[in-house]
Amino acid sequence: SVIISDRRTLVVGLGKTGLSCVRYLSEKGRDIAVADSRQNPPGLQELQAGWPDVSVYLGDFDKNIFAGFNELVVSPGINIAEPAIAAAAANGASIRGDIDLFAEAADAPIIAITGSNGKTTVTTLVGEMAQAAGRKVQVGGNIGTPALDLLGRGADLYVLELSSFQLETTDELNAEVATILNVSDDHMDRYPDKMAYFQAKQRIYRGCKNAVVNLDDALSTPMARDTLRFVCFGFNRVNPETFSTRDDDQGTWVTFGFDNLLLASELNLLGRHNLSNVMAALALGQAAGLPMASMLEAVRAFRGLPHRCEFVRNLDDVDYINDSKGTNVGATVAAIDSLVPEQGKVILIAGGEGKGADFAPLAEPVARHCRAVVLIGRDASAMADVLPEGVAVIKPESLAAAVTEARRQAKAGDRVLLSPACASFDMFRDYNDRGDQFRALVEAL
Ligand code: UMA
Ligand code: ADP
Repeated sequence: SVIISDRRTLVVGLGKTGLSCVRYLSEKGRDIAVADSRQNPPGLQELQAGWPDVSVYLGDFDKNIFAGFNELVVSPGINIAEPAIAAAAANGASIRGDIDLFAEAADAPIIAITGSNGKTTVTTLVGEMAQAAGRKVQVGGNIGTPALDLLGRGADLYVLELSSFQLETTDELNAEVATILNVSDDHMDRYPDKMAYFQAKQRIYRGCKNAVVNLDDALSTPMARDTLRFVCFGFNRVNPETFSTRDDDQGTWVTFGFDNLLLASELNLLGRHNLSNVMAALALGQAAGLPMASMLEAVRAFRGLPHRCEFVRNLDDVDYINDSKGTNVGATVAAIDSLVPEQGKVILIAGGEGKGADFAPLAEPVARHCRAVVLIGRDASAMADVLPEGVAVIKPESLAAAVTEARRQAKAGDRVLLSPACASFDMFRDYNDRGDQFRALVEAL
C-alpha cells in the first residue's frame, strides 16, 4: 500500500494561480508536486527555473498519481468534478483553492466581491477609494494578480474580486465585508444547473462580519444567518443604512440614509448599471470603515475601465461603444438597456462562445431598443434563433465585416454597441483582444 507522508500537497494547474500556490507553499516548506492536464502549461518554464526539485505531472490527470496526496490545491480553470479530483476527494483528500490558502494567511481585513457582472468595476473602484483614504490596499484575485501574491506587501486592507470557481474551493473566507453584486446566468458549461452556480457564489459570505446586499436582486442576500451586519444598496429605496437613489428637479442623486451624496451627472461612467456599481462600492467601503469624503473623491475621479461600456468615437452622429467585457447575457441586457440613445436606436454586435447560456433574455431588450443585430462567432445561429421578428439580423464572416455592416445599418442618433454576451475564445485571444480589434476597426472607419 502507498504510504502517505504527513502532508503532501498537489498543486493542480500551472497557470498564474498554480504558480502563486507553488511560490507560497514552497516558502512555507511544504512538500509539493504539480500537475497540469496540458503538455506545455504557461508556468512550466518559471517552475523549472525557480523550483527544479518539484515534480511535475503533465498530460491527462492520473487517478493513481492524485491518490498519493492528501491535499489538492486546484486552480479555478479546472473543474473539481474531474474524475481524478473527485476520486481523491472520495478517498479523503482535502480539495482547496488559492483563496482558501489566502484566507488562512491573510494579515489584514478582506473586502470580497463576487457577482455575475460588475465585479472588476466595483473591485477597482473600492481599491481607489481605499487609496484615496490613504490606506495600504492590495487589490487582486480574479481581476488579475493571484491573491497569494498580495501577501507580504505590508497591506492594511485587501480587496479581492472572486469568481464562482474560486469560491467553490474556499471554505471560510472570514471577510470583513463580502458581497454578491448580482446573479444572472454565466458559466453554464461548468455547472450542472443554476442552483450550483448560485450556491458557489453564496460561499463568499461564510464567516463574514458585514454583508453588502443588493436590494434589487434577491439572490444577493446571504442564505445563512452568520452575518453580523448588513449594508444595503438599491435604486429608489431611501432608508437608513442604505445607499440608494432619489430623483428631484436637479436630477438623480446617490443617497446614503436620508442624505444626498452626489448627482449621477457628476459620474464619468455610462449606463444605469454603473450607478448600481457606484452604490455597491460605497456600501462596501462604508462597511469597511472608509471615510465618506475620500470615497466620494474616488467616485468623482473614476473614469471606468476599458472594454466596459467604453465610448470609442462619434462618427456621422453615431456613437460607437466597446463593451467587449459583456461576456454573458446579463451583461449585454444591462448594456442595451442603459445605453439606449435619446433619439435613436442600438445596433448590437454580439456573438461568440456562449458557454451553454440561454440567450432568450436578449429577445425583449433587442425588440424594444435595437434597429439591427450583427452576429459573429460560433454561437451566432443559436443567438439568432431567439431574436424577435422585425429586427434585422445579419451574420457576417468577421468582426471587420460586422463593423462595416453596423455602420451601414446605423442612422443619425443611433449607437453601435459591441456587447457580445459571449466569451471570445472562438475568434480572439481574449476579450481585451476582441475589444482592441473593435476599437481599431472603428477608429479606421
Ligand atoms: N487549464 C487546463 N488544464 C489545467 C489547468 C488549466 O486546461 O491543468 C486551462 C483552464 O481550463 C483554463 C486555462 O487553462 O482555460 C486557465 O486556467 P487556470 O486555472 O490556470 O487560470 P489562471 O491562469 O490561474 O487564472 C486564474 C483565473 N482564470 C480562470 O478562472 C479561468 C483568472 O481569471 C484570474 O485572473 C487568475 O486566476 C488570478 O486569480 C480570468 C477569467 O477568465 C480573468 N476568469 C473567469 C471570468 O472572469 O469569467 C472566471
Ligand atoms: P465582471 O468583472 O463581473 O465581468 P465588469 O466590471 O468587468 O464585471 O463588467 C463586465 C460587463 O458587465 C460590462 O461590460 C457591462 O456590460 C456589464 N455590467 C457591469 N456592471 C453591471 C451590473 N451592475 N449589472 C449588470 N451588468 C453589468
